[in-house]
Amino acid sequence: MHLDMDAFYASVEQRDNPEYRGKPLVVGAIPGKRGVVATCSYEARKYGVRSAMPIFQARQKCPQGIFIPPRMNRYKEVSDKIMAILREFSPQVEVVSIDEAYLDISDNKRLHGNPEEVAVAIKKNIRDSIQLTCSIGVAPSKFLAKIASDLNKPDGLTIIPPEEVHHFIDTLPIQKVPGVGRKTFQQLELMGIKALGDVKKFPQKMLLDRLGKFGKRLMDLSSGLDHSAVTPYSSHKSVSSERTLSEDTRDKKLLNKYLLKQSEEVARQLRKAEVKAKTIILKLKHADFKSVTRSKTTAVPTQSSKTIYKYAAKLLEDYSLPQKIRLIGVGVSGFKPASIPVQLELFDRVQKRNDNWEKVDRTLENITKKFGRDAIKRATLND
Ligand code: DCP
Ligand code: MG
Repeated sequence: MHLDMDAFYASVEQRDNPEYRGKPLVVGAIPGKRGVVATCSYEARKYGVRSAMPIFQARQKCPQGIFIPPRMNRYKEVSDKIMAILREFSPQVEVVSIDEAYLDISDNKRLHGNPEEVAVAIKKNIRDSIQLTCSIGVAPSKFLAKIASDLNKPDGLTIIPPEEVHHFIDTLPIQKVPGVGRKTFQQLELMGIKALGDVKKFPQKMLLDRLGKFGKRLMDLSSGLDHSAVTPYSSHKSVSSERTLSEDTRDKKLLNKYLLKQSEEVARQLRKAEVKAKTIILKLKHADFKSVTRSKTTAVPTQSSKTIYKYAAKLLEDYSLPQKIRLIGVGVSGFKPASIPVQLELFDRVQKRNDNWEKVDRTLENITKKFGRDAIKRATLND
């Protein structure tokens, strides 16, 4: 399922200020500055006002419009409430932007009924408790759900059942596919591709030559292939911890100490987000400000500070340190939901050891939460 709020900032403003209701409202004007439209109410859209349009142009198109500056804190507050409602329906909620999220609802038939019933219940819940409308798309894959949510805006609900997927793809205008911008659209048009289904008529090599990686993606999508999972992790695609040192150094022992601390911080953030990471990244900035990164992808996604540290330290060990270092950091990327068991490794001893260390991490975190940061530390950080 993909959910997207309708005219989000503008709807919040119309809800909070009854005098704006039913009127063309444009959010984005910052007094005294030339800005662009963040969004506008559906009443203003009738005049051709659109997101990202310069304000002066919006004023030309819609002189009777009400122009107001955005209140980001307010929208964030409302967004948090919406996402909390979604989490009541499924633990698998991937927040993509302030007004948009994917939900995996394949497992909640028992609790909330079939997909249509779930969608109707979510819309009702958001309307009753937040007084806002949203549009929902339900489909067997994320990419189709996203397209579906946009088809009947505002207050829409579009369901693409599995048996209709192929027909839907065959007739879907290619410019509706996420990632097809104006330039790609022109290129595809020249090839005679109007609908996503048309992509299937072209040989793989030709698509790859003309569109590179995106050609492959389009090919997959045109045959309904999209295995991307709903990842319950919001906003960032990576998590990191870094620090500029008080003095430039080449002392690997000292650098390792920072790495351990940073690995703990990164692991903490992963636990908070309920994800594990596959790639560990070491970041270094040299005395002359030149940055380098080194990374390693693990076979098994991890949340363990010890594993993250082990990889980061190895990356540092293998690095020649041509200069003194002024900044060091650890990052991770390639997230997987923490709740998905790693089947192959289930009985593997290494995995067991990692799990145990993840338990240690959680225990340490609970102790420091209760008794303060200095209550307990790893032995190797004490000297
Ligand atoms: N936004 C922005 N600048 C843009 C696009 C969007 O600041 N160029 C902000 C304002 C929107 C919010 O993000 O309210 C959500 O973006 P959407 O694309 O979902 O647009 P809306 O929710 O406003 O309208 P729609 O009903 O088309 O989803
Ligand atoms: Mg929206």
